[in-house]
Amino acid sequence: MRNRDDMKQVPVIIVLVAIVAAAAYLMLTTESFGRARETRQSSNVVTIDMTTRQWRFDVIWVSPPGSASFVVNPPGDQLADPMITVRKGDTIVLRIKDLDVPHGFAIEEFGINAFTPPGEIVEVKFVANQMGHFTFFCTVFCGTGHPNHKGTLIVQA
Ligand SMILES: [Cu+2]
Repeated sequence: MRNRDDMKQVPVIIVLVAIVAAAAYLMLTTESFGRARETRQSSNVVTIDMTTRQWRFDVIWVSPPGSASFVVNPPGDQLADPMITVRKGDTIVLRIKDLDVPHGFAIEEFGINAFTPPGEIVEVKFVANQMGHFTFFCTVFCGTGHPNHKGTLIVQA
């Protein structure tokens, strides 16, 4: 009698496990949860979400908040150099989303040279182990504004 009752509960348990697994999967894969998780990381890993397009780079999000500072171009202003300031010693993870045509992303002093295909997010990771002003720039000829497709990374103490 007791065994029969136990067997009846098996399908219910399977359904409950499936629901918990589905909820866990959704939480782990949603962007908002990903950001919340990053803010709990140690402060020396800095994630910078940025976009690239004709003909500018824009910083969208820094995580943890305040771990890097940035100056945003005025909308429509394609000539101003965006500036990103990080602290020496921090590990910088740049997540660069290409919004239009093929571009590239390079910082010579840090040995970075990445291709950014349209519609994709390319991740670039490096340690900001030298102080100074460094130019980041597009490496793919992407139209008449290509020479202005650049910005400045500032690494300070
Ligand atoms: Cu470009």
